[in-house]
Amino acid sequence: MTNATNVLPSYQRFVNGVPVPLFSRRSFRAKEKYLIVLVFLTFSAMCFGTFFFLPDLSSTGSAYNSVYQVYQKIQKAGPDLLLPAPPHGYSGSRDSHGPGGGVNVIHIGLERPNNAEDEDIHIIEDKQKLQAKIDEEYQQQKTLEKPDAAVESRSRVSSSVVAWSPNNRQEDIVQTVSSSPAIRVILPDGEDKDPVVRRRRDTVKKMMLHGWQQYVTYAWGKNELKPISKKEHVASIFGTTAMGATIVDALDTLYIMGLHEKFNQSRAWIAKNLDFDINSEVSLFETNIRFLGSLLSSYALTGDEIFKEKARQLGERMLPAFQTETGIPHSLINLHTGTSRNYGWASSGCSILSEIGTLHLEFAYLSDITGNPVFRSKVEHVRKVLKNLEKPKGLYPNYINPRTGKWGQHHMSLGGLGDSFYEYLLKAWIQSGKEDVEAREMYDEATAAVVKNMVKKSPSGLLYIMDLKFDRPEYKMGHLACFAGGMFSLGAKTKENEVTDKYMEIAAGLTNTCHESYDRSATKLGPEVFHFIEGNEARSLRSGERYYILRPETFESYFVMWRLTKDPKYREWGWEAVQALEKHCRVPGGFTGLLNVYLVDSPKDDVQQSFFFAETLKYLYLLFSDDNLISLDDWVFNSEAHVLPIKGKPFYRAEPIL
Ligand code: DMJ
Repeated sequence: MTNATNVLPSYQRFVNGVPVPLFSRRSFRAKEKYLIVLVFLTFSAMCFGTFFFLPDLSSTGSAYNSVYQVYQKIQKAGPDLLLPAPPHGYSGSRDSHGPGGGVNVIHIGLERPNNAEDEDIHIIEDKQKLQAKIDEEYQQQKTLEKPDAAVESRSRVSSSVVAWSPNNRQEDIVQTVSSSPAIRVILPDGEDKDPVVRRRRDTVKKMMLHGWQQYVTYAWGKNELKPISKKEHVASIFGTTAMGATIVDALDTLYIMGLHEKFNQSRAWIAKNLDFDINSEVSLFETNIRFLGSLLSSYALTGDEIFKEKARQLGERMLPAFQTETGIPHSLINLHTGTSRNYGWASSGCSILSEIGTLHLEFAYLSDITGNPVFRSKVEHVRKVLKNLEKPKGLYPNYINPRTGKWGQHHMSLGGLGDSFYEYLLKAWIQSGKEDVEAREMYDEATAAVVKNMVKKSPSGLLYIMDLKFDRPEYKMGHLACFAGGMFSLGAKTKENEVTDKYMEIAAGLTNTCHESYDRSATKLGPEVFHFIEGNEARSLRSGERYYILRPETFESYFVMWRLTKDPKYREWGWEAVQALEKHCRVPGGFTGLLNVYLVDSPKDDVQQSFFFAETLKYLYLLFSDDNLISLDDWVFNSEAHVLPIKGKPFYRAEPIL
């Protein structure tokens, strides 16, 4: 039998014909109800507060440790928990060891940029993004709480923050952080005395944070971000697998900018996810300069074994590319199978000069830190083959056949296909503490031939490096060749001799021309290729040459020229570039390249290149920094601007000194 009461849901009954929840039967008095609600609300507020206001848990080793370490941090932190942390480099937090208080103490906890207000506007644009950021950090924190075995054991062995004093080169322990996954060698802050320069540097740092945050939000773990579509960008140089190219490429820039929290989040991703056993074809050159270079740089900066281990794994997977008749490596390699080949378009199966010549710094350092000579022996052999070849007019053609060991087409360029081969001859010598004399001799001979045959003055007096196709000159210069101003000046200043002044003039002339190529566009950003036709110099001629893809080479030269000459115009030019990037390339989803620098409203390419973080922003940041931050006496920049230590200088082995 059924009646109205029986068919009611179990949580209801009728009182005076009105459905009433069952719990009302317990007849709580109003006061009791309020008390229960109050207790419940207090409890919720505590949970909420705990989630938002506890210090960073991200570097803890286990659930138990997390709680214990958080407790310790609260004990140590005191009012810092509630007050904003001092800005990076704030003088009040400087250790007294360095000259002029040049050594920072890292503030542990949530980072605050120099201008927290602006930062909040830029980074957390709305509540949704804030939530995404919180979720992201929460996930990363969980990852960090389960470090892999190697990292865990390292944390146990030693986990001190050590500071480096540029004055006496002594390592001093300034703070112990038992939860830190990486040994941190604290760099000098590098703040300039001039407040205008400091503000400019802050702008660059905020650009970094903006682009980075968008990548974290929309493409974390993918190779690159499409900042307009807000989704991953797939570039063939990285193969078909997501390898977190942006995470890896940005690593040392994050570190140099003092963004240690973000560095550690990246490091956690790398420890857990970066696996080079991928069954797809990648560019040997790009993998070397971006991945290997960055891992080595991070190892040198922090001494964290995880970076060395990943670098070793990658280096070993790259070795099969050298298994050719001559030992000249192929351009493409499948990191899983080890099969390698060259591009079909490259002069009848040839390898490319800039690619085979841009491995030396990384492979040499990898051998030194792993104790395995195989890496160095491979690149030394490549150099030997090149040295012994006869060179047309002393110049190096862009193509070489790895089967026969003979040159391919006699195309010569200091732009794409040639560029960083020359750079690495010079830098291998610098990296070796000037012991690798052969490299310097080859560099001197090669640049002398370039100066004689390829450096040219335009009708109006602009200096440039033209390309040569056999004996036919091409009166143009690629954006990629704009690194050469920096290279010529570095070469001239590191070995003073009878050509020093002449080469410094060439360096200044080339850098000026690259600046002109920027200045003569509507966006104040430079095109990919520019020609030197009378009446129309340092400008593109064809539509396919007008794009700008966030490239760094011109700023690289501004930076090196500034460091070596102290001519203030280089900082002014760098500032022009920052403003142009902000105006034309910044979009809500990050930074994008342009399709036509001659149009104020240029269509965008919708790619945030990983080298924008590795190089473009790093060079601009250092341009507005003091010379003691990444001193040219201690570091060389690889072709992707990853910093590698000079032999004999404090960072070379980067072993923790306690
Ligand atoms: C970078 O990946 C490196 O600088 C490389 O050597 C040349 N091109 C890009 C940036 O333009």
